[in-house]
This record gives sequence, C-alpha cells and structure tokens, in this order.
Amino acid sequence: MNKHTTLGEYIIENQKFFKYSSGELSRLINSIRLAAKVVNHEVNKAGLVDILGAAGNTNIQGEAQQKLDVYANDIFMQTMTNRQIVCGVASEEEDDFISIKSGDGGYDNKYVVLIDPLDGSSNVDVNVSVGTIFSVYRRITPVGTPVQLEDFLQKGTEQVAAGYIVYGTSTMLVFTTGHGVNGFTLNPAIGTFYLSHPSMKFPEDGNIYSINEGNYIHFPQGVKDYLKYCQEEVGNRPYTARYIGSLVSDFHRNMIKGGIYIYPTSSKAPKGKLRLLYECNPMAFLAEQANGYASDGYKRIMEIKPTELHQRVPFFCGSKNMVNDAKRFMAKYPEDADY
Ligand code: AHM
Ligand code: MG
Repeated sequence: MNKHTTLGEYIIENQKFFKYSSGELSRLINSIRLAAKVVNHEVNKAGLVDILGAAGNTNIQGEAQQKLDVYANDIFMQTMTNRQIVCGVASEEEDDFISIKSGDGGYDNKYVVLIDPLDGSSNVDVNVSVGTIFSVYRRITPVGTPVQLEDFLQKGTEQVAAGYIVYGTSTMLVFTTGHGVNGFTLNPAIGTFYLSHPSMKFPEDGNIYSINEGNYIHFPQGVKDYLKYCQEEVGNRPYTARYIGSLVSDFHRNMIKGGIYIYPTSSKAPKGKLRLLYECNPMAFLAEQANGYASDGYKRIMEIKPTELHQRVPFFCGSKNMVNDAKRFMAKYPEDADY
C-alpha cells in the first residue's frame, strides 16, 4: 500500500482487519466517503452562494445553527438512512437518535453511528477549516429489534471505528478501525481520496498548545498552572500557541506537528463545552491509535461511562507527554474544586 492507493482500494484490501469483518463496516466507511464528497462540494462553494448565516433554528444545546450545519446533517443522515447499512444514528444536531430499518424491513444491521456533521461551523463564513467527526459502535441490544439509547451510551473503548473529515486547504478523511490511523486526501478534480498519510502518529512531545485563552480567568487552577508552565522559558519551552477554534483542524495540526488541545471546564461552562459522544470519544480513539492520549484532566476519556447523548466533558488531547504533564498539574487540585 502506498500513496497511490485509493480509499476504495484500501477498504477492499483491509476488510479482513476490520473488527467482526462482515462487510457492513466497509459499506459504512464507503457511505461516509460519499457523504464527505457531497458536503465538501457544498463547503467549498459556501463563499459563493447564499447559504451562509443562521438557519433560524437552534439545536438542543441552544446554539444557532448555520445553514451548512443543517445541510451537512441532512446529507450524512440521509446517506445512512437511505443505504440501510446501520441500525441507528445520533447526531449532534438532532435532539434524539433515530432507528433505521434494514433492507428487508427488519432491524438486522449491527452498527450505530454518532456524528457531528459540521464541527466548528462558526468558522465557515470566514473561510476557515471545519470538519465532520464520526464514531461507530456495534449495537449491544439484540439484532432484529429496534436500536435503543443504551446502544449509543457505550464507553469510547467500545468503538470499532472513528474518524474525521477536515475541509481545509485540501480535504482529508482520517480514520481508524483500531489498527492505526490513516489519512486520505481528496483529489477534487476526479473525486478520489488517496492514502496520502499512512500510519499517522502524534510525536510523543510537542511545542504547541491549543486552548481558548480568552476564557483564562474562568479556568480551573490546574489549567492556569499548566499554561504558566507552557509559557516558561525552560528547556524547549515556551511553547507556541495555536488555536483555530475548529477541533478537527487543531487536532489534525497537533497530530502532525506535536501538541496539546485543551477545552477545560470553566466557571462559565462547568462541564466543558465539547460533547463526549460526538467529539471527544472519536478524537480520543484516533489519538490513542496514533500514539497520543486523551483525558478529561483526570481520567482516560474512553473509559467514561456516558449517561446522556449530549453529555459534555472537559478535554485534554494530543501528544502523550504533554497530556501527562497537564494531568500532573490538574492532579494538584481536586476534580470538584471551586475556582
Ligand atoms: P461546535 O460543535 O458548536 O462547532 O463547537 C465545537 C467547537 C470546536 O470545534 C472548537 O474547538 C470549539 O468549539 C471552540 O470553542 P470556543 O469558541 O469556545 O473556543
Ligand atoms: Mg461540534
């Protein structure tokens, strides 16, 4: 396998390595590939057409939706529903999960998908990268019955695949099925993804920290102490700050260059901002598969037992040594300390 390998070839050649390889997961990745191309086309022309601006709805978290969020959500939901490959989908943009029938009208499919169709969408109207994040689990309720909430509320350790699409200077699909992380770049002229970044790995150390420092005064003391450490003139420090405000893009850069992304709790957002199921678990799975690490500041993200679909958690993710350093600073204060 080399840089000339297309995503289609990769899926066929690697099907035997996919967990439970029944062909369903391959078809699922294929449908994500297709939806990614459709959304990419729309994102690319966002500056040209009258599609920008809030659509007038608010999602369950009370945030205004951009029109492209709605569009991306529709495309991914339709692709999953029409192709009848999965038994259920939950989206960050929808209040509840949906159950999907299999081709024969029963409930015979095995996988559920959780998706953030357009993450960082406040960046769309200023021509800055956005992304799609997805996470795949095998259902735990019996095949043949409609999917239930418990099928979605599984720990991140149970994921069978996860990935993201970054709509950046080029469009990339980066994913894992538990055998490392591979990145595919879209050649827009012919609509084909190529294996441009085989076996992606976070450097163990890095010198980039990515956090919205505008919220500094609201951060827990452990985060404030860690930021001071990042800025000290010692050894390979001070680190440099880079924050796009688009998780997928910040993660992607940090995976290639070495760095840490932090979205902590704050007195403004006591549980953090990012969602465990749609954002943190898939990124944590990718991070660990790429030799990095993801924590909530105290515990491994993927071991948190979810209690609700739209649950939020603090997120520390990136190069292993950097996340461990941040955890050391956090450990000096109790998890529930006032700040
Ligand atoms: P969204 O799902 O509403 O787009 O929010 C998630 C985004 C992340 O991509 C990004 O890292 C973060 O929110 C930025 O938040 P903030 O503007 O508070 O720094
Ligand atoms: Mg999001």
